[in-house]
Amino acid sequence: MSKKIILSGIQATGNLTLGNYLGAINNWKKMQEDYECNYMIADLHTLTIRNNPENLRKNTLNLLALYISAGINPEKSNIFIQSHVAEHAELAWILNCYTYMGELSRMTQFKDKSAKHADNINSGLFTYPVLMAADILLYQADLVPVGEDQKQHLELTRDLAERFNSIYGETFKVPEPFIQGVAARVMGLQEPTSKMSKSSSIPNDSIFLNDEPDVILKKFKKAVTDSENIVRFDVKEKPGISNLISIYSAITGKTKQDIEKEFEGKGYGDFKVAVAEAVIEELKPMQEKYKELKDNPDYLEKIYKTGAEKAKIIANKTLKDVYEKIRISFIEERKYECLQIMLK
Ligand code: ATP
Ligand code: LTN
Repeated sequence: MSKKIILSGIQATGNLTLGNYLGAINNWKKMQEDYECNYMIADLHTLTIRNNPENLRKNTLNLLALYISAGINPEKSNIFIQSHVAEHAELAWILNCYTYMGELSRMTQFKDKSAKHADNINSGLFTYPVLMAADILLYQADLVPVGEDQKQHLELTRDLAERFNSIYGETFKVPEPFIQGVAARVMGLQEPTSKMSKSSSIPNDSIFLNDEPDVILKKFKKAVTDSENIVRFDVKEKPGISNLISIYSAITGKTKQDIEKEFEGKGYGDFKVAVAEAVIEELKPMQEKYKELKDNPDYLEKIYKTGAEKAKIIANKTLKDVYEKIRISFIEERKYECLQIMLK
């Protein structure tokens, strides 16, 4: 039996957080044995927010180095950069014509990001989920491992696939979100009622994957808790401590009950240090490998070129089918014709 197909991606917006790691990459790593995995760097999505072009290039390569350092093995998984496979933008345009304004207006990420970037509410930000749907549908993905916050985008992707299939016949596989683990929504350390985010401007709210051990320890020590001083899981009454319990549980594999028992009679001080130490240990091998890889552009280039070639074969097949279904002549043939004329 053939393996199920996975596709996922992360925007190249900067340093990744512990939320990105526990909600996404750590699950990706575990899935490599049992699934056919495609992991993408979403550089086109990044354009929806203003970025310095040089930073975007740097962030893209750094993210690639980080995927590999975190255990995504290019021998097992296909790793590529979204913009290298032009089919993503092409399919996104087509899907845009099958997406309603009302559907996009309901997306909470659009509402959040437009509030955060009120001076730049561009139409790319609005149609962001359609490009994401194209990313997924091109690869006929069965499962999409993401954090809790992406669930709504996945629902739209499913609706678009079903809509297109019902008009033109079976074209896209309808994917399922794969949201897993006790840390599918890691919260901020300073604001434990909002998700930890790479672009948070609150100091000490996010743990970054490249934070030094002393910085990690300091951030956990400063984490907002409550005055009860009892390590007990209760998201409503104790969001700060509950978030720390989830992080500790995701890393050590211990259950919440085990953790409550382990810290019975001990205060928050001891618990915070234990969580920080677990995180430091977990991130250590990745940080070491990252330092090595980040300064090896030749190796990274080899990976993303091979990745794009492999991705293009799959994406092209789906796009060809879509063009045939909507009766637009297949663009790839036109491209090759132009190339032959130029070479003559
Ligand atoms: P930004 O702050 O730029 O919006 P982000 O930190 O929200 O970025 P994304 O690039 O949007 O990160 O997300 C990449 C992946 O990480 C997605 O699968 C997303 O669901 C997951 N993710 C992001 N933040 C968290 C979090 N706090 N907890 C769990 N998963 C998360
Ligand atoms: N929107 C996602 C990043 C992303 C993605 C994808 C995730 C872009 N394309 C395809 C899964 C599948 C986010 O995490 N903000």
